[in-house]
Amino acid sequence: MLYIQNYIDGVLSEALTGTWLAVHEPATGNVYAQAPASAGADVDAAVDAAKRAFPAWCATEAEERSRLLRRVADMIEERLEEFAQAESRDNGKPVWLARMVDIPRAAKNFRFFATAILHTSSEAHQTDDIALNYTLQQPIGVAGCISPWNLPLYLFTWKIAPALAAGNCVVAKPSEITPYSAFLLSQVCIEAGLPQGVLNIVHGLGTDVGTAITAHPDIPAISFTGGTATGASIARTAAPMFKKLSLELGGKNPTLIFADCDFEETLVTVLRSAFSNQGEICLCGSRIFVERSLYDRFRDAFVERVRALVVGDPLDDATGQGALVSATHMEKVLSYIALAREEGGTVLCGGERIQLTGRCEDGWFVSPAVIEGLPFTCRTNQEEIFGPVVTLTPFDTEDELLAMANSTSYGLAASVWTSDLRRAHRVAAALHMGIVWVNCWMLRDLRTPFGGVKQSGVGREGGWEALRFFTEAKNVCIKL
Ligand code: TXE
Repeated sequence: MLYIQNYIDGVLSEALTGTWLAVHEPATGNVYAQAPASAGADVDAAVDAAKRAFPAWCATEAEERSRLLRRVADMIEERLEEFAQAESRDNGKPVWLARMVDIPRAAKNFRFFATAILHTSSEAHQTDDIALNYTLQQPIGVAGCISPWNLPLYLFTWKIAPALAAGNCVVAKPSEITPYSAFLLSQVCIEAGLPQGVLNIVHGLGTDVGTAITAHPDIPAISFTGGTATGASIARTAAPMFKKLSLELGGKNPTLIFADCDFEETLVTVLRSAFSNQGEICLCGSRIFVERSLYDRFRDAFVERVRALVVGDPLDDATGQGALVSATHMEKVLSYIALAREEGGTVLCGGERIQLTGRCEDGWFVSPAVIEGLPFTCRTNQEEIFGPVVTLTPFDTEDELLAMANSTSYGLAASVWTSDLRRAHRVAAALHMGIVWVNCWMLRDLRTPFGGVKQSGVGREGGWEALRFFTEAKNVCIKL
């Protein structure tokens, strides 16, 4: 049995409660590890450590902070296979996906912000010959970072890296469902020589550790990625404390396919957009709208490709789709497929629990589902399912399409498939989303603003946006 530990004040430790949380391997359904069931006292110890470390860390030259964070990135890459195996075992995703996407991106997150801080500039405003104003971007102190189970290390480091790079210390909480890669990160930070207390990782339940971080009076900023309901709960606590909030929440993303698209490229990429990471990415395209003249051809070709996706052991390179992250989540996804049928949908393929053989016979596997014939207003088309389930809907006019695409309470991401450039610009501008991809999906430049509108969140991550979130702007005005 693997015992995962907290990382507080530079050392690995058990929870002060002395109690543990079972950690499951989705592919087998078995408990393979124990994580600390930490609580408020552990968070207090982490915040105290971070406060002690902050004066020296924020005074550390950017070049040195950069060197240390690039060292962390290098060491993640040196241990890439170990991280990939851990991430796959914890989340259920295919190990090839963790190896190709999750872990390299975690290293990239550190390297990106480690180099960004070497190129920052700030503003100055001259008031005639009366005064000169200049803006200081100063670190906020101790940042709270809380992340989810779908892209564990990828999203965990997407918050931690800019916070540390900007000169803050961090108290971070990974999901209790996928704690393993955060534990490995703790080991890397110790080996890389990150000063004690600069980064503190506290494992535990959201209602114990997450709430303690959110409510702690000495944490002035919270960066959260997770469910919309949880985001609202965090906001209710943090708002009256006037904390800075970055909330990266759910999505119900539309894929808009016009008849003049590049058919094969669209088919291949939309398949990935629908089912990558078992559909457990907030950016996945779960509502697919196809221009009526292309609808039958696309539907038949798409269903054929979906049927060919191998649902299998995450350790097998041939696996296209691994296990869902938990039994609870699997039941949630299956309940939405039953709802789709009740709402009048036709399940064209998939949507069943898959019983594999061998070591995975008790794993949490669901075959990827494609559903047509539903109204765009039904619950299946309005609520986030966050699993391998997509709907197909034909459209006739651009106005009808935009009304359907913009009809949900979410507004995170969309992809648009057309060879008409003017239409691409027009439709992208009309979509109520934070991110629009045209003839691509999940093509990421880390300098770009990342986030959504409506119930998909508040604020933007990425690039200078992230560094601005983790600093406070101060205007200094000097009389000339
Ligand atoms: O997220 P939670 P879960 C969506 C998806 C999923 C739903 C719930 O629809 O089914 O959210 O997933 C911590 N105060 N997304 O349960 O509960 C928790 O311990 C402070 C979309 O994983 O939001 C974990 O570390 N923290 C999302 C983190 O918050 C709390 C990705 C996320 O957990 C807390 C994942 C509280 N009261 C799920 N309660 C995306 N946008 O990518 C929990 N936590």
